[in-house]
Amino acid sequence: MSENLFKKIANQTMPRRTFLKWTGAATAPTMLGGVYATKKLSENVSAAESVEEEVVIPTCGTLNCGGRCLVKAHVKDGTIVRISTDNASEDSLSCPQIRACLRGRSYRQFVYHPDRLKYPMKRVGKRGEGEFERITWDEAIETIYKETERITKKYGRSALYSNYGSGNWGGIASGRMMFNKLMGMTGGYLGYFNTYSTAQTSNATPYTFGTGNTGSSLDSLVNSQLIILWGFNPAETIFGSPTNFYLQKAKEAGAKIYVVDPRQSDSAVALADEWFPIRPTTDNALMDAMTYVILTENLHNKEFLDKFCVGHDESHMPEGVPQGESLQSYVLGEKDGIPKTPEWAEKICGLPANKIRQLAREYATAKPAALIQGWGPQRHMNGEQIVRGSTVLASLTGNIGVNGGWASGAGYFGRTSVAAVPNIPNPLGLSIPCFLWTDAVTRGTEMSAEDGVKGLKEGATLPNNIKLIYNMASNVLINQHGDINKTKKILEDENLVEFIVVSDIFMTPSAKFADILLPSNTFFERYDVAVPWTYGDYAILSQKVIDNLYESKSDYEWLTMLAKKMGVEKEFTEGKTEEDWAKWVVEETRKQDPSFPTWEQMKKQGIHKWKFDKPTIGFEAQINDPANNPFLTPSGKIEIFSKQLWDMEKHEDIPAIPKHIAVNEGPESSLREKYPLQLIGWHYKRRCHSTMDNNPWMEEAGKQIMWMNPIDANKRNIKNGDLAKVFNDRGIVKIPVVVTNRIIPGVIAIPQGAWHTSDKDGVDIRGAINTLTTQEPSPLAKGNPQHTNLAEVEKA
Ligand SMILES: Nc1nc2c(c(=O)[nH]1)N[C@H]1C(S)=C(S)[C@@H](COP(=O)(O)OP(=O)(O)OC[C@H]3O[C@@H](n4cnc5c(=O)[nH]c(N)nc54)[C@H](O)[C@@H]3O)O[C@H]1N2
Ligand SMILES: Nc1nc2c(c(=O)[nH]1)N[C@H]1C(S)=C(S)[C@@H](COP(=O)(O)OP(=O)(O)OC[C@H]3O[C@@H](n4cnc5c(=O)[nH]c(N)nc54)[C@H](O)[C@@H]3O)O[C@H]1N2
Ligand code: SF4
Ligand SMILES: [Mo]
Repeated sequence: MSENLFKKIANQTMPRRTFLKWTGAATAPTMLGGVYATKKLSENVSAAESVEEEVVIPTCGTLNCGGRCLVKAHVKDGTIVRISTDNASEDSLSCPQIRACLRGRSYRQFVYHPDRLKYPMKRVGKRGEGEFERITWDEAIETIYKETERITKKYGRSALYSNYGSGNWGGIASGRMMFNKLMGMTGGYLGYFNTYSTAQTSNATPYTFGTGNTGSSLDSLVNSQLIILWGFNPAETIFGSPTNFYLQKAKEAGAKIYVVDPRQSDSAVALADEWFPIRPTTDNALMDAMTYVILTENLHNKEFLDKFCVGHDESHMPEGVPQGESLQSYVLGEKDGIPKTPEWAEKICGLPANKIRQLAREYATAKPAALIQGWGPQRHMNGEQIVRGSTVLASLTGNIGVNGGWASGAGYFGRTSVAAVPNIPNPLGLSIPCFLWTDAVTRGTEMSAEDGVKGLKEGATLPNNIKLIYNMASNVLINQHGDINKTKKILEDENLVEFIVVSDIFMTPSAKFADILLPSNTFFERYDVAVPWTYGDYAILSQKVIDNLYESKSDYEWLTMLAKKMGVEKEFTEGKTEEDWAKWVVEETRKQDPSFPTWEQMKKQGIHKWKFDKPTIGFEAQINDPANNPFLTPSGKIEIFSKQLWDMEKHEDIPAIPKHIAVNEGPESSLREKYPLQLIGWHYKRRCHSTMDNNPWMEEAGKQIMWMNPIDANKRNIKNGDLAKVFNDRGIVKIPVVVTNRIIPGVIAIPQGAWHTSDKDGVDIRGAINTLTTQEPSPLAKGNPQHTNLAEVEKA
């Protein structure tokens, strides 16, 4: 089959005969209408002459892209010829349209891409070289089975690991969930906790509130007077498909919107009244100074603090803590002699003192006000401080439990759900922070609770290093993890990890490191039930629209083959296909909530939207009726000062109140003499992480470029469009530069997710930011600080 034919199908409707030719005669189009649109050729050859009507099949993407949208596949003659989206007549606060983004509208370029992996392969060259040979599925499964058995016998079950991977964030039978089930029922594995998305947020927030689930429903924002999007860029990151709709509605209702970000993000351009630029990793200096202004100008909500909080002043401190450790003492400089004034903060964060005063005063006096923090600010070496800093500001101003206020970060909110497919616990009970998997490969047997390992006996270390990796729907094996050059070296050594299985849709940088490489199908080729990503009150049937292309299989399908080989197929599948599981989810959900549609209805309408007549407010019960609803912290209150953190006795890196901590690769670092520029990444509208990097329409929508301020560019004689060399001790990247005032001087930004591609000298020529990032984790969460980097730039 020629690549040209594939390109043609991605770009236009194809005549049926051509379609038959390029599918290699494995499948052909047939019955339509709510059911998938191809069927075995043998049943249907005679129908090949008929021209079928276009039918529209609703479905939903299951990538980890920030959204879950209604995607309507227009199918003709078994081929998706067009994508459209939600055009429901109602588009209201209680029932918004769930429309696809630009990537969603280019999904045909994804599913019909000529470069899709077409059959299973085994490695023939050195690991990482990317040399493969076609094999059968039987051989692939046999090899995976034998290697899993061999490594289990040689090292034990804790040598088996499935890497973090978000390419199938679907709800029912993703590889990531089904690995746990299969390995759980056959003896266990080394598990992981945390995500690459929210490690610092999810670990730090509970120290303040006793839970990480702090959000409110977004319809509450129409009651806000002021909304601060703090390193939050939903115009690009979506964060639940209707988020931008609600922000627009809030704006129409009169809310001011401010953005705090080193970049004038798309959200700053699209939504904001004002952009407050700030140096990366210095948010707490700004927050400390805002606290100083609020307290010294008596703008704080004293009643709220005294009733609900501990640690704000010396008379509300836990027992056993010496004098001078409260928030108030810290910002007034009672112990260190440094009052955290706006002038003090300006030197660190770069925002002028008068702007700091403005932000503090407006936030404290606009009632109510919502300070919503994205996850970019926490993907830093001191990210835990930034997370807790925003909880302090919300507490000082009494914006918690209030309609139109906001307690802390974006996310972790859901007031609707569907039934969950049952899984089984890991009998080993061992898990590592997901960002430390390369450490677990090289020094696993030295890793203990100090490294965040969970499930070990006191004083114990991991019994094994990782020796086998299943890397499914994940580019974390190379591209999305820190320090690509270091990871490559680790994986090239076959004495470390002895066997790697990768399943993907494309030959990604990670796929090149597979020993066995499996072709996955896409969500258009299987069933799932999708619920929104953080915000939104709906569920969508991710419906099979076409048959598996080539020899592709879902991770569930091939893990089922492996389960059979292991003698546990029946227990593993419980007799169900992915379609059966999707049906099960719909039926179980209906048992809890009879208003939920039937399977047949879901297949037709695709989406179910729940309606609410009022917003749900985070911590409303704790604030309205505290006697019966204490916060889930040890004190039962909002812990501005955390005694638990204090007792860790690491006050420099893990302070008990959030505060500015200078990081090794930040603006105050001596390393700036060598590498003067702070380098951050961002989540780019043209990709979902690394997915879609090879999508031609998305390449038109957004090239891989680096943002640089004219002051920094002029110093280096770099002009708009020039190719630049960006480097630090970890690697070198060549990338075209956009010279723009949308980023502050001293900071450069490369959108994360480009496919690492090295030339003969090991220089990355695609612009993969992780060539330059570190593998060192943040102190408390052991999370990925992938926005904390220093680098230098030269004209290439
Ligand atoms: N288009 C698109 N959308 C996505 C994704 C994608 O890949 N592409 N991925 C999804 C996933 S899995 C996730 S986890 C989320 C990620 O969502 P986020 O983590 O919120 O996204 P980022 O773009 O990393 O960061 C948001 C903003 O923080 C800014 N920022 C960086 N460092 C700092 C800092 O030190 N201080 C402040 N104040 N701001 C800072 C960045 O410039 C950026 O504009 O996005 C989701 N949505
Ligand atoms: N420098 C830097 N690095 C980052 C980030 C950052 O902000 N900066 N963000 C981090 C974050 S928040 C995240 S969530 C991670 C994301 O990192 P990953 O979880 O690796 O996400 P993707 O890069 O989208 O890779 C998913 C892969 O799954 C494949 N895929 C898609 N659908 C399927 C399927 O159905 N089955 C199978 N088997 N494969 C499929 C895709 O082709 C793609 O190669 O990256 C992290 N890395
Ligand atoms: S936000 Fe995600 S699910 Fe929605 S259309 Fe875009 S890529 Fe698809
Ligand atoms: Mo993420």
